[in-house]
This record gives sequence, structure tokens and C-alpha cells, in this order.
Amino acid sequence: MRDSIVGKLIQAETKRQKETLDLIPSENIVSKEVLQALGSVFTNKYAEGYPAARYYGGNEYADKLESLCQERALKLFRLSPKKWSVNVQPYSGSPANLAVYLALACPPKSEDGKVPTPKIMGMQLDMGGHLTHGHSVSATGKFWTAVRYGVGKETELLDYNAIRRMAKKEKPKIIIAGFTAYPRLIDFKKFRSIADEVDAYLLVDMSHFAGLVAGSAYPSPFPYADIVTTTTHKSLRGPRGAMIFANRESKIAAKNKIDIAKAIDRAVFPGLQGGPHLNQIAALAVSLKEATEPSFKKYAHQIVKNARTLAVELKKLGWRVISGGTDTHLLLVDVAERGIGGKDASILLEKSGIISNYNTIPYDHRPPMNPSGIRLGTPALTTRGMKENEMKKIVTLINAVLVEKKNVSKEVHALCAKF
Ligand code: DSN
Repeated sequence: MRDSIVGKLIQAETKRQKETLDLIPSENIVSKEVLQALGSVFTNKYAEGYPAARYYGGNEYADKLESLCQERALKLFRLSPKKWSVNVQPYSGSPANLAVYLALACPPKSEDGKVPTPKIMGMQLDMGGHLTHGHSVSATGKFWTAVRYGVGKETELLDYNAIRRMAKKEKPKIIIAGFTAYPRLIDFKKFRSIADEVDAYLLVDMSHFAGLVAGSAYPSPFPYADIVTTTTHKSLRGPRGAMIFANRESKIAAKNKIDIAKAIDRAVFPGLQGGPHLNQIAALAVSLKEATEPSFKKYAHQIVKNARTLAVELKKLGWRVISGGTDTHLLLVDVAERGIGGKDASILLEKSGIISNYNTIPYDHRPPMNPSGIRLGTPALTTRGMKENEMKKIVTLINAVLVEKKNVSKEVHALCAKF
């Protein structure tokens, strides 16, 4: 690369990724083919609009590419194009969720503020939800009236009775199921019945577990949801980006006389975005094909086995794991209980090359900037080929850092060198 400054940064980042253990559950390592597609000439092209309905010339191959990507997305999640549409243009997860709210619960024009903004109901960020599920600092909490549910104090699990009570009281237009830091299965059927009771749309944001759904290692939300959004770069192992699936047979959309697929497409473009990032769509198409291969199913199941092993081994060493374990790719560890803040723990671990992120735990009594927990996940390490034995070793290393205050960089390097 002629730009030696950026070239060196890329080299340094490559070395960092090779020589450290990435336990951040929302990160992964894409294939060379995905990188090649991301770095392709499709980045040069404008294609505002949709296949066969663009505002620019020269889109012969862009049309083929976007249609192919849509076909692969539907095939991967075993969906019929008659029943489901998919929009592959969202730049990432936050605009994808924003587009859904714009499409299905557009705020009214009211300069005097007398018309109330539509209500959305999602999981609280500090209980495991996401900023775009209606947090007050996010546009989704500013332009929409947001009410948010949490988990039970004792169980640390979703409490469907409490969610139902809240839905009945608040009557939201959209109920959001999905998480960034909840380690358990979601009962999508129960969410559907709650949404039906209050005539709300059910949006499932499967960003974190999309790869697990693709590999049949987590229940599919598609039989129950009106809309499914997902980022494409987490457990799904594609480039950064997002997709929005819309259920053409949504009963609530029919009741509201909305063509749900069209409404989503219009909200993405021209509602929210300009030209699609075609290089990103090319890379997504590559990764969707990879995820249909039988090896991906094995990968998805191994992700969960690895996360379970981390949880079990940490518990053996006396660490409190939120909700007692995990059914997914991630777990939350209450490090404050052992006298160390989440941020302090994460910084200490990084000094030894173990990369995690600090995170609130349910009903956290500490501030978000140094909360009680760390969040650990296994998609990236599983991509490197690590299995249960390596997870056991990693737990001993984490314990040595946090309890014995040892620096285990040498052991981390040695393990990374093998994978
Ligand atoms: N920032 C992502 C995560 O780490 O979970 C969610 O968007």
C-alpha cells in the first residue's frame, strides 16, 4: 500500500487480531472472500433505488448482485419469497431498526407537540437490550415514546407476565424482542401472543444470534415475527451491514392496511438512506452462501458449546454467571461480586491480550462506565477453530488475571499461535 501510514495501521491491527483472544460476542472474523468482495469495484457505483428501479445508469450488475443477495438471504433462513421480503441495503443495525419504526410507527407532523408520538416497547439497555430499542439517548427514544421492560430480579430471565402487563397498559405500536446482553433463549411464541393481544407489530432484532438461527442452534423467530432485523457481522460472520425481513402475511399489517414490504423498502430508501453500499452487499452475498454450507451448522453449534463451557468452568472457580449460564454465544459475569469493577477487569484482561467488554448486569448498582459485569462471547474464537479444551484453558487464564493478578500474555500468545 502506497499510504504507508494507513498500511502500517492495517498491519498492526492484523497482528493485534492474530495475537489476542477476542471474546467480544458481537465480533467475528470474516473469510478472505468476504474481504475481497468488500474491497471490490462495487464501491465505485451508485445505485439509489432497488433492482430494476434505479435512479442511475450502469446498474446491470448491481441489479444482479442485489437480487442474488436477497435470494441467498431468504434461502439461508428457509423462507419463501411469497411470504417474506428482504431488504439488504441497511448500512448497519441502528438504521435498520430506525427504518422499521419509520415504516410502521411514523411520528406524526405536529409542531405544537400535542399529537403524542407512537409508542415502542423494547428491552432496557442495562438489562440486555439495545440503544435502538428506545433508549433515551438514541433517536429511537427521542422521536418515539419508548417504554422498556427488563428481567426478573431473582431469575435474571425475561418475565413474560410482566411484559404482558406492560404491553396491555402501554399499548405500544411495536414490541421489540432481541438483545445484546441476554444469555438465554427468547420465547418468540409468547411474544407473538402478547403482541396479538394489543394489536402490536412484533419486531425481532436477531442481530446477536442470526448466525445461530441460520445454523439451527437457536430457535427461529420467523414463524412468529412481523419483522426481523439483523446485523450481518456478528455470529452470522459477514461484513458490517444489516437486513430487514418483512412478513408479507402479517395480520397486523393487513389490519392496518399496510403493504409491509413496500413500507420497509420506502423507509430504507428514500426515507433514511441514499445509495446502497454495493461492495457491502457483495460481501454479504458471499457470507450468506458460506452460511448455507453444512460446516456453518457445526460452527453455530460449537459457538454455543464453547460459551456453555466458559460458563460452567467460570462457575467452578466461583464466578457468578448471570442467570446461571447461557443458551447462546454470550455470557455475563458478575465480577463486582469478587471486588473488581467491570471496566477494571476488562482493562486488566486486555493487558494480557484477552479482549472483552465491560457491561451492566441486571439491576446493576454500579455506574455504566464501570459496571458490575464483563460480557464474553465465542463467535470469533470458534471461527479460529477453538473448542471446549481451549475454553477451559481460557477460563484458567481469566482467573489467573483477575484473582492472582498475573500477566498471562505468554500463554495467550502461545494459544493464539496455534489457531
Ligand atoms: N454494539 C453491539 C454489541 O456489541 O452488542 C450491538 O450493536
